[in-house]
Amino acid sequence: MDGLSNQFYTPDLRGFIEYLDKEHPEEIIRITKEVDPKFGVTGILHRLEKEGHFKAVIFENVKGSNIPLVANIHGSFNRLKYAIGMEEGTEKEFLRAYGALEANPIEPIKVDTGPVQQVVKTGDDIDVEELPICTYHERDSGKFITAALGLMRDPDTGVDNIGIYRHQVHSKNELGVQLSETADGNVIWKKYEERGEPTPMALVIGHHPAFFLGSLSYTPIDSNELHVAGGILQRPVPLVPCKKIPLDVPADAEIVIECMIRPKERRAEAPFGEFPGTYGPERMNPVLDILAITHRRSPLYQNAFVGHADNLLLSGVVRSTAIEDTVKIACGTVTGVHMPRSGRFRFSCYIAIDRKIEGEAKAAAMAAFVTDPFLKFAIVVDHDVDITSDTEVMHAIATRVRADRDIFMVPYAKGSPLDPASYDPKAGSHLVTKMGIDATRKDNYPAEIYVPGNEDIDMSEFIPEYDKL
Ligand SMILES: Cc1cc2nc3c(=O)[nH]c(=O)nc-3n(C[C@H](O)[C@H](O)[C@H](O)COP(=O)(O)O)c2cc1C
Ligand SMILES: [Mn+2]
Repeated sequence: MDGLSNQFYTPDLRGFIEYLDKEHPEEIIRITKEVDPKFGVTGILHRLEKEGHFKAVIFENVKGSNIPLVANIHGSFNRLKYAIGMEEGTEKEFLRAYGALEANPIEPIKVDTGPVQQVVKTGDDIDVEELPICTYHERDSGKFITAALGLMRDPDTGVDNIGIYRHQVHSKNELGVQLSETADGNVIWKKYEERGEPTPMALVIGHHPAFFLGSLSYTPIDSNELHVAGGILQRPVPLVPCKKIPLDVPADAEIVIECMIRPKERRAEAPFGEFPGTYGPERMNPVLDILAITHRRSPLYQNAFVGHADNLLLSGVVRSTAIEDTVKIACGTVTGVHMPRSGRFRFSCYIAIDRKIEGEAKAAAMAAFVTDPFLKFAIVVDHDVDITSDTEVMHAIATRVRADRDIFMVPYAKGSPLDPASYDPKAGSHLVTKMGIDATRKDNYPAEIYVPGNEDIDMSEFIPEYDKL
């Protein structure tokens, strides 16, 4: 890559917005009229998406709050490209560029002060409800923070870990959290809980989309996502010590909520409209005490519309780089991996291979399952099939699969607890059945039909109006 096209802007949320305003004003809309945080914000976002508009939206006047709300930043591929400094390119080129940055992490630097601590609120001054926190869908049990990057430190290794885990607001200084069984964050929280200790957790709100991409990269538990985020941002992330908890947070964020998860305590949280497009059930989830809220002088609050483009693209598509790396170890003839939108960028994966021997397609499918617990369908096709086309992949399944030999299942395996087809969706079970499909042409596959010379015919010689047909 030729360096960041947005390098003249600050590597934070407001810098990215300034960049969009100046270089791609068609990507952003501002709404100045007052909007209700309960169904009003999501009503507008839903209508925009339904009518084919995937712009970032700034709600400047959310009822009950003085803080503007930034939504849908990650809702289009173009903006993900711009985030890593690509002005042009296909989805595949974006993923290749993203993968190269992901493979070159950059260590953060420690700083003493930062904009995110221009205002510090502790004790009685804490009121999380000052933020424009939304109620999203009809049956949601309350208001949810949906784009806080939850930072925790592994107590065994000291390695920092980040993911988005949504939080129901219980009171002005208490939150819930959904730490799904698919997340490293779940493993780390349980380590503290088993020792009977509270878990320090910092909620980082509002940052550059490159920082989000890196933070949500699909990397092993012992790799530090702050380093990956530095790689995607193409510069070190400055970290400042928290005021009340033993963690360091990005100095360029807009808002940080410093929390401790109470050990052994649970409170009912959800239902909540989830990424598969269905409600996740009520669950007994941990409770967080807020010990401090720090923010910039005029902060921006950022959310994500779960179940919609913003949430689906973010942390969905980038999973294919990790899957491709593992699948290539299992099967050297892999030519591409694609997470289709039809699988909500999570559940299905199409893998193309230049098949040389029988059986290697199944090795590739098994490797994909090993990498990503969200995956339920791993479909392997020949390299001449366009894996970005659902139709072409379905055609390969329809014509090249002998179900008794080419399909295998892994019943009762770890998947997403929000999967509407899990064994007990009502209880939020994370147990699902996975299916691998070898849809490659097998030995003795009949020759495919072909008309010799058709490519060389000058059609206008025979049909003068051919261009206009
Ligand atoms: C908008 C958004 C909301 C998400 N909400 C949750 C959630 O509530 N719980 C969860 O476990 N994962 C959630 N995820 C997925 C995780 O953030 C993602 O899998 C992440 O990579 C987990 O990081 P970890 O494995 O390092 O913990 C969400 C992702 C996005 C983009
Ligand atoms: Mn992790």
